[in-house]
Amino acid sequence: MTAFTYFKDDWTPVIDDYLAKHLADEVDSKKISQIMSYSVMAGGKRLRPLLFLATLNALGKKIEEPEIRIACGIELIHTYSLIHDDLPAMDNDDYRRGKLTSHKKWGEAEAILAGDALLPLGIQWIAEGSNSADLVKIITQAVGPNGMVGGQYLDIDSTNNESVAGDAKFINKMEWLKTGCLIKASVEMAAVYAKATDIEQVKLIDYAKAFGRSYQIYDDLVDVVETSEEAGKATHKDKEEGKNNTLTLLGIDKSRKELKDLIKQAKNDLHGLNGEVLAGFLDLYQKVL
Ligand code: GRG
Repeated sequence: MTAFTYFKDDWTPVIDDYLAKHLADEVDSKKISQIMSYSVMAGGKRLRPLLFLATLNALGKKIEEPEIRIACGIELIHTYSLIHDDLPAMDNDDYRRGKLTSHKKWGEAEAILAGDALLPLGIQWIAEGSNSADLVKIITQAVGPNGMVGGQYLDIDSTNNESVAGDAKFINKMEWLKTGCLIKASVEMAAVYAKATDIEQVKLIDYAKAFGRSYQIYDDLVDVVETSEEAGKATHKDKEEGKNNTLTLLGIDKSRKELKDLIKQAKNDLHGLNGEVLAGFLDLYQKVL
């Protein structure tokens, strides 16, 4: 399992144990529980729950069981999005997190249902952990039609559409909705939950926005860097597949430059906060710079 080792209070094993135990205990059907767990426990980086916990840490909030339940709820929702993104009707991918995708392993109907089950269970855990309608509102807005689903729609609608290939505004919007909104929500939920001051909230949300954009660019770059290392040359898989993203828009060098600028900006946003752990997440990008 890939751990965020640069998160010095490494909560990854706590998150993993909680997810495994509670999916087993709280889902009545052993079969559905198994299908959900297969994807949830497949070795994700736990970035979004760790961001939630790191933000609480920056605000001096103690991390106990309710906070872990909220963090894990975010991961369930993220995993739902990956399962559905991989379906034949969407990206049609065979592998995810180094294993067969859910529909390849269990069947398409089963994968759809596993995703359908993870989304409300994630919201339930956030509601129960936080007892806060505000947090439920933040997460549901972030993953709904004006957030992740909206971004995914723009993505599938624009694949192979050459007229948007050079449209930076469109691509920024699509990537923001698809990836940035959930990352921002993970930080914002922690800020609201820990009752951050207005100034702290603004700084944290600015950090999260820069982080959200940087993560999408990193994710696209990592594919190119890893593929080029394997093949000994730079291949541009996204372009070949008709995808439109910052990498296909700017190319590798300018994407790297944009990523460096975003890192600077995100670090700047943390000034005046106890943001050492949050700044540490940006170290992840070193391998593509
Ligand atoms: C199906 C409604 C719906 C949305 C799908 C998440 C998503 C939206 C699409 C996945 C495609 C993609 C590459 C999106 C960018 C976001 C991203 C980098 C997802 C992968 O997240 P990581 O790197 O994955 O945190 P792990 O496996 O570590 O959790």
